[in-house]
Amino acid sequence: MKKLLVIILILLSSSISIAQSITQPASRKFELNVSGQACSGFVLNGFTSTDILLASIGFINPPTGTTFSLTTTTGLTPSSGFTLSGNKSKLVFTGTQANINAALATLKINTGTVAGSVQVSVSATINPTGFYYNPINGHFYKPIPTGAYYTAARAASLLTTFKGQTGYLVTITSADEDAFIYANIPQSNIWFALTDEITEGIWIIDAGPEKGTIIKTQNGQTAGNVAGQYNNWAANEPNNSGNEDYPVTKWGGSQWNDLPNEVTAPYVIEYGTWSNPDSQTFTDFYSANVINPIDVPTSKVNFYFSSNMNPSQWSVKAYTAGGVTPVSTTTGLTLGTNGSVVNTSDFVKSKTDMVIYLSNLPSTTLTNLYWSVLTVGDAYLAFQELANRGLSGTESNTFTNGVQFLNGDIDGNNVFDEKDSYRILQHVIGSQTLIVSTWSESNLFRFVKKSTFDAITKANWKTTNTPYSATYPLAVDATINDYVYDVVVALKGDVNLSHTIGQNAQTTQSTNRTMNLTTPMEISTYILSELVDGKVVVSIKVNTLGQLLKGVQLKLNYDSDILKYENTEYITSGNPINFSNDIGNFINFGSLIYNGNGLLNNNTEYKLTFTPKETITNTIGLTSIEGIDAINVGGSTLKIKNL
Ligand SMILES: [Ca+2]
Ligand SMILES: [Ca+2]
Ligand SMILES: [Ca+2]
Ligand SMILES: [Ca+2]
Repeated sequence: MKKLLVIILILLSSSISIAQSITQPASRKFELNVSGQACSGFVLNGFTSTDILLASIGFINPPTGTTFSLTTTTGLTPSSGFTLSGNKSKLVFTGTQANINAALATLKINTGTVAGSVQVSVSATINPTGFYYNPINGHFYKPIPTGAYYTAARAASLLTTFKGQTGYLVTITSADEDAFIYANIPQSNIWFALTDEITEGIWIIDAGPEKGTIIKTQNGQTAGNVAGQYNNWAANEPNNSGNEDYPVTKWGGSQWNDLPNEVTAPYVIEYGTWSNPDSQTFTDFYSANVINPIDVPTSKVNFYFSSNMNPSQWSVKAYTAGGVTPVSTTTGLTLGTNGSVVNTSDFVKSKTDMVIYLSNLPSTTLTNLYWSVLTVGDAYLAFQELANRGLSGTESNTFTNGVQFLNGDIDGNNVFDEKDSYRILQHVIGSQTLIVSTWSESNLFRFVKKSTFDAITKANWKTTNTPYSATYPLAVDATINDYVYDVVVALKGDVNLSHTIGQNAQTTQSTNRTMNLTTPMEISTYILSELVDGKVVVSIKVNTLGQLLKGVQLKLNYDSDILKYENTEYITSGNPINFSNDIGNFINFGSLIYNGNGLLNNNTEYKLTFTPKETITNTIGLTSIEGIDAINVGGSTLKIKNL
């Protein structure tokens, strides 16, 4: 029973005593020349609620112009020489743990124009009554109002300890320290450690860390004052009047006089041997610090374009959200390799409402781009997906991931159905453009945070909330240094992901389709152009190279200054939809079998006829062929070789 009681008592006592400490925030980067940047996160722990604590906040080696301020100072009392309000680089005060923590939570950093790093240091200790803390050197001072002879005061001081430090008769080695004594120690005519008892007129500090230092070699107010040492004698002192070998401060004012040992005077005991308060080694004195860089924040935006897109065609600007004024003074930031942008001046933390705006391409450029984005492969896959939904009509087989649904939902109603597929088809064959009513980036592009993009599945694509937009909002995170934005550009209608990167890909497309290793995944085309009865006839033949070909799409560039397009003659099998669209200086043409069992075979041929606008004698250099897309029965994209 007794044993049990002991255990209970141990448990009780260990649960009651909480270790005293200060926790510090993680390092964060501060922006140059910005006021009021949050520096919260310092927290005092473990002191009892009624303890009056002495606390300090200070910078170590701050870049010029760096200050801090506290918004809340309720219940705090500033130490001598400090005010709670305003911007400062050091503050010492007293208060309870709760009041100090409330203040620390509102700590704000103000930076100037000088970069560097600042160490923010917070310290706290229980502040016993009767002790005075000098934040300049980090020493404590205890006045002894009871009068004593100098030599007795000097000896008695050495017998005391405070927070693990042996005391010594106070030494006054700077104007700051003298002023601190003057302001804080209530008594007057206070003994301090200095004597010329060995050699008359040679004044030597005889206690503390400065013991043995000669500060003056001759009596008289300034005579023999040693350069670099602090002296503060009253007029005509020291004068050794009747053999005076020991000094007092606060003598008839703020200055010093030499007096004989046999005067009973109050004195002060000093604790601490360091000159930097941050070097203190007091016991039960707690401190914590964090080093924060102050710099121009660098943010990087990586736009993940597909390898079939050319990032150098695009540029971005930083705008204020909803605004038309670019934050940047530059005319636009050119996208680098893989579409990355680095900016050190636009992406600043104070501008949390910024967006990145993908620069406008001319609408004709966008339109032309879409003749290669939406192709026979997209239309074929879209209809395959509809056809392969199984008995219940909901089992997706052709689309392998949610991004294909996201891109395929042309009308944006969160359902992928026949309407969407037909819109893609109608775009490809060119009878109508039903993809967008107006050609603009805002109608065609989605900017999707890459982590979101990679997590899009068949199950959640409807709820990803990734609207079409030409802008990407930059929610600049002030706690992250050198923030990187990874943004995927997804394109409307691109269900075969020819122009949208694959999920979890870095910069190149991954199609995740079955490869037939024995048959090369390619077809070839052969072009012949000739003058027939004054007209230019361009004949393109397709060799399927053994592929079960369902669709082919080609592009014939022509010199529109010399040639006028007339028509296309199709020689095709398998009952395809054949199409030719004159875009102005190229013809987008091909065939697609999106339903039924037919196949395009090696007899597939297109004859495009042009009328010359001037007399020509040959067709050299007037036309050229490009393969846009080809797809086989399995939905695999085929490479097109031109012979
Ligand atoms: Ca001193
Ligand atoms: Ca003397
Ligand atoms: Ca004197
Ligand atoms: Ca596509």
